[in-house]
Amino acid sequence: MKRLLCVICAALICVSAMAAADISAAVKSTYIRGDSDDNGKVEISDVTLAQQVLAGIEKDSGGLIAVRANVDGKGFNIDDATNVQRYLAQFDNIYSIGEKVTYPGYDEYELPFIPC
Ligand SMILES: [Ca+2]
Ligand SMILES: [Ca+2]
Repeated sequence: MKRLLCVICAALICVSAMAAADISAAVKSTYIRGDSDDNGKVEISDVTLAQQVLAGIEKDSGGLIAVRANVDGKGFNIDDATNVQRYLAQFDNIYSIGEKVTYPGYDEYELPFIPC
């Protein structure tokens, strides 16, 4: 009986660790400033996506596109798209576009991977 309990407990611990690992993989705490589509690169398609969201053509149901596109932190508007275009044209980068930043409400570290 003790052996069975030990096996069940070990299985539960393993399943819990796997669930924690899945959560850490699923929840992303950082993004690249200006990377509206969250593909890891700031490109002209990010400007297009930001403009589409602003125009109501594309939905931003979670509000994360607006967070990633809001490069100046003053609210999401057309100036953000313009600033990303200026960055892509190598005019200036006063808002640190292309740098890794943490989503609001997250700590600066990601959850550790816990192998089973
Ligand atoms: Ca992108
Ligand atoms: Ca803004």
